[in-house]
Amino acid sequence: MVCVPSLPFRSGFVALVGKPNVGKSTLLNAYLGKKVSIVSNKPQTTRQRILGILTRPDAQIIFIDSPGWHKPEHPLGKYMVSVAKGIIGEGDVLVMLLDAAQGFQREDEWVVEQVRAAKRPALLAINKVDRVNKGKLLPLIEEAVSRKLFEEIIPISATTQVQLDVLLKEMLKRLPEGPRWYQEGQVTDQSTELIIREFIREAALQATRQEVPHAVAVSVDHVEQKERATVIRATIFVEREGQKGILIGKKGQMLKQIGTAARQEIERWLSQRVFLELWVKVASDWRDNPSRLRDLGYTHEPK
Ligand SMILES: Nc1nc2c(ncn2[C@@H]2O[C@H](COP(=O)(O)OP(=O)(O)O)[C@@H](O)[C@H]2O)c(=O)[nH]1
Ligand SMILES: [Mg+2]
Repeated sequence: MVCVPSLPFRSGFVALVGKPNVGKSTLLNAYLGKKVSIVSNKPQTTRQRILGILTRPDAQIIFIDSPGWHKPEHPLGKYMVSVAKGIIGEGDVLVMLLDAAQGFQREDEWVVEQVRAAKRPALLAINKVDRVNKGKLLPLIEEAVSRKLFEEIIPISATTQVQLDVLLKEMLKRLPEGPRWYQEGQVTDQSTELIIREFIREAALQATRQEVPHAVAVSVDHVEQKERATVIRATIFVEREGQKGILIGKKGQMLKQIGTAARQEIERWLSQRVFLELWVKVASDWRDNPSRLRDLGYTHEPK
């Protein structure tokens, strides 16, 4: 009989760090094969710390997604950056994402500084390589190597799923031995209500431009489980009357489009039919108002 020693089970936290829009949430969703963190082409889409849990026979990786590093202009922005900074101290492994087409810019340098100060194993994922040619990539890799900070530098594409397996292997190698912290079927720490809010916010973000996406917040006011469907009533908050007009659109067309997109995502998540009723309200300058921020869940208090 051949005795094969069983490999130890590994588990731990992988913090995904980087400035806004580099693809942190897209990467997390790609690993989970499911959308747990909303994505848009607008910066500052992610506003909170979100866990994504990947359970395999040999390991459990708990990804921490967060808002990107940026210069905050509002109390909301300050909260977001404090969340981003906080997760650096939580990761057993840090994965910094960089946009291949942009290279190291000022906001990336802030992230580099924080990663260096954290003194934890760090990997660099140069994302969006589907957008650049090799001629541009090689000098960027050399520049990254010269920083003597990253244990591995891996060009990836989160959307076309290039080299994600290579990056995952490098994360796994660096995780400590440990137990399965979360049950096998659990993919995120967010409540259903929070996921619903986020899907509605994502649909609103994707449909709007300029200042409007940043002024959007969502509250879920009512969730009712009927026999074969879930009935949801939610409110989209904006900061000005003009933004309200934009979100509702001509003859309510825009709100209808947002509602349909959000409903489809929520149905996918709940694997059930959903009836979604959306309202739009103005909450003047909610991003500057600490008690509004707390009401909307942008707080360090437990969810
Ligand atoms: N071309 C390309 N776009 C990407 C890739 N990864 C993410 N994106 C896009 O970049 C934008 C920002 O992504 P997101 O995950 O929200 O970034 P985050 O702010 O770092 O979480 C979205 O429009 C994504 O579709 C990639 O590998 N290639
Ligand atoms: Mg994000």
